[in-house]
Amino acid sequence: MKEQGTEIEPTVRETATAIAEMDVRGAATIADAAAAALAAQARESTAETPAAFRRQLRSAARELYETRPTAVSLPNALRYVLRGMEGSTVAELRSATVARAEAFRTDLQEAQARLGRVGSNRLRDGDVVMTHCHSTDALACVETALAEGKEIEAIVKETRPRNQGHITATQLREWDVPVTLIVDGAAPRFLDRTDHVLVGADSVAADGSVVNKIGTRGLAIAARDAGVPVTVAAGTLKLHPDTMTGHTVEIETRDAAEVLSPERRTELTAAEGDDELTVANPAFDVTPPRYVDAIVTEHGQFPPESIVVLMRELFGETTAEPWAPRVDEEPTDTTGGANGTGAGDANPPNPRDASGTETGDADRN
Ligand code: RI2
Repeated sequence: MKEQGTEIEPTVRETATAIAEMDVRGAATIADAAAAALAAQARESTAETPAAFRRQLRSAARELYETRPTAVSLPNALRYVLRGMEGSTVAELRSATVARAEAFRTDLQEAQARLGRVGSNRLRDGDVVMTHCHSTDALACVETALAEGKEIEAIVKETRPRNQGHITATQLREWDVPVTLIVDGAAPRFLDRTDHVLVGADSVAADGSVVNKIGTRGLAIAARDAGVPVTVAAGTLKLHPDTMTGHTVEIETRDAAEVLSPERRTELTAAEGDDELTVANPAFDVTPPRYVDAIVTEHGQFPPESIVVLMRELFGETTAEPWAPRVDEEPTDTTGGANGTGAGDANPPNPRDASGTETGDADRN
């Protein structure tokens, strides 16, 4: 059933729920799913006018955007697809939007393969990598290294609270990589037999700060102390355009039950409804650039302090909410929907061609 008024297709709502509940997760995977959902919206839309079609696509984008706040790949993907919503009839708009979404998804895959080749150059035969959480960009580097005949071993942090390190362990074992799974607190002990810390990113700020799964910052500091290089594998889709103008990155806080189940809470506290035991569950942290040795993208590897050069090259002058109408777009009707207010349009942050301005800083959390 479509919701009255917004006419958002069920596929979009299903995708939004899957992202919010982390059935679909990982910055690149979220971007891919969001692009696919916009394509579905375009295909299934029953809009009778171009204005109604555009309004529906923007409403769908907003629905998807509001699921999780930290991974910039999501708004970057939405903005890219909406930027391709061109045409003067519904049929033209539909086919242009679907084609744009499909191109985005293909480019994303190709970009990750290129990134893997860049990252693999940092790995030598016999290296031991330590991973945190589950990152398809980081794993692309390992996959390429294996394809090139290098033997790689992995020390995999389980990554509380959701134990997403288990996903990494499963993937690495499928590739026949020897895996040692450790609890997060054991990482410093294992750094003395680690050649590289290899992690992904949800967002990269213009100053080279890396926003990634909670625990990355502590790992990077411990790695610096142990003299182990830290590599961040992050396609350009993870570059956060707003940080170029000083905006911070919002850190998602997730449900306390991920850390402490209601049943266990009751066991821990004598009093019924004791609210003096507080659980804090920030999902991400910010690693300052001084603890990062290289950011690996599909365009090459960069010292974190120079990532702003790439951002300036890739991004345009301004950014806007993904659903903001483009400045050159004909006015749409103003009734309902999620029309933006005509703010400036960002160039599309796509792995192949993206969009930018001045340095900013990520939230230090
Ligand atoms: P790829 C994940 O976030 C992890 O923090 C991971 O490092 C990052 O996305 C990037 O993943 P979450 O969605 O894009 O699990 O490299 O909270 O796959």
